[in-house]
Amino acid sequence: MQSARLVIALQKKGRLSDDSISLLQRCGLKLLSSKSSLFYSAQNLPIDLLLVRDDDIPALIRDKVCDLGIIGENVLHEQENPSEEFVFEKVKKLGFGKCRLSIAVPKEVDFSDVTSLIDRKIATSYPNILQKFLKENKIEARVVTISGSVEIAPRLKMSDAICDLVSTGRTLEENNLKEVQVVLESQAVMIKSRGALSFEKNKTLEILLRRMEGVMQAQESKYILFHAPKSAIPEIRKLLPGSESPTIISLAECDDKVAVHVVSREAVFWDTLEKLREAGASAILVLPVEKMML
Ligand code: PRT
Ligand code: ZN
Repeated sequence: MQSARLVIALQKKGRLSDDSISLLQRCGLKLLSSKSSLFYSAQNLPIDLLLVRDDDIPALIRDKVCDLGIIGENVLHEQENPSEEFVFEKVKKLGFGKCRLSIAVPKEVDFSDVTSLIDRKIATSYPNILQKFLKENKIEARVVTISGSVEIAPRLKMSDAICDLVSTGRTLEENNLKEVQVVLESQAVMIKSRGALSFEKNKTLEILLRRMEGVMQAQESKYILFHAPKSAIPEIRKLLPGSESPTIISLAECDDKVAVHVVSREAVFWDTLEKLREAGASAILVLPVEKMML
């Protein structure tokens, strides 16, 4: 009989590792803390984790070694084979590992639009995504596939342009390159195979997804408390960012003032607090929200 435990593949060592493990831990999974092993077993939910190289995750799901995986959309799209008719399904975007796959050229090169790439050589580790982009834009160009340090290709005269991942832009800057065209926006996603999971595994996945949603909502939310004159409440409500109906509580021995409690689903900036204060709010507290279930 097949195991009823849900197996999730994660990147063993790299940019997505810590955030993937931390998200699962915040969803309540009790894992052994050592990272040296290839395998984690959650002690309080039927979930096992397999730690591997990110590039191996799609194949492990395709071969049914794992049910789910967490990878960058860039890796997923590079490995997706259109003839296989969507083997993978994006179950959830996870909000970390954000970057973009972009075309960059040496700073001194004139670049007006994508037609500037016609007949040019572009070096990349993402030949499939790049070829698809060029085809969609009807650009004939040469794609040179290299596996690492793509940013040095123009200096070595291996290419006229590059197509690589960018997050802060520092690597491009250090190599005298400028970003001229975004090809793909990417973040970490949880993926699964299109086929249905067993009843038990599906139940575990539903629990996990609900908790992930709660963790992600809580991460962005703040609990705001303050005192305010009753008469200022209509104006104050307009100032509260992304919030639902506030709870208004009367204060002991104080007829004209109330306490206001509200959950904001957005970041709360200093200028919002200053505006609240100008509108009459005082004793303002902004607290992080740890968990949320709607
Ligand atoms: O060993 P394994 O194969 O598992 O790891 P890996 O080396 O393939 O991947 P890793 O850990 O470098 O990245 C994993 C995933 O993180 C990627 O597939 C992306 O989805 C995501 N990610 C987010 C990034 C970046 N940001 C990023 N900045 N991956 C790579 N980079 C590199 C980029 O290639 C370039 O060299 O960082 C450099 C640019 O960064 P900036 O900040 O200078 O612009
Ligand atoms: Zn990799």
